[in-house]
Amino acid sequence: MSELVTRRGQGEPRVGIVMGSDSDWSVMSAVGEALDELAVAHEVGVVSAHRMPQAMLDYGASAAERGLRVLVAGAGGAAHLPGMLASVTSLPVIGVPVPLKYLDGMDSLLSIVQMPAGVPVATVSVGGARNAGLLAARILGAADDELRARMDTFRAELEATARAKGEALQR
Ligand code: RP5
Repeated sequence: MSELVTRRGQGEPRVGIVMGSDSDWSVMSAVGEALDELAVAHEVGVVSAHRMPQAMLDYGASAAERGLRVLVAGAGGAAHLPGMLASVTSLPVIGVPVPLKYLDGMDSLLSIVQMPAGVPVATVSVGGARNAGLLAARILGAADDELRARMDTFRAELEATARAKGEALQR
């Protein structure tokens, strides 16, 4: 599996970021950027549900034993990658609908969000890769006090920025 992915950050990857094609990278790179900001080691790779189905199933089935704790999967169009990964792992899977040229990403969104009962995928908004990274960090932070503290700082900075923008409007 490791030949499919590149490791990023310090230590063993805890989040696996995968996408159906390298053409998804312009959207999906924001997942890793969010995790970098919160110092969460991760791995990144192309794992296509349709073009390399066996490798995709092997990646999902081996993810937990390789030390990963959350998967973030992005795909566009007939976006089956997040759901198929969720069907072969008990790890939490976050799906990112990648918008393509047609249909404004509605095809990607509906492909990912309409999962059958029993096989959940936490779906973010169309193109919502940054939130997918932040959600992965929150999931890990539930059992990691240091990471949760970094998330607390992140939220405090978010509030300070929003307040500063509001104050600027009042001047
Ligand atoms: C999906 O098909 C990929 O996730 C990508 O969003 C879309 C198009 O892939 P390419 O034809 O650009 O490789 O499986």
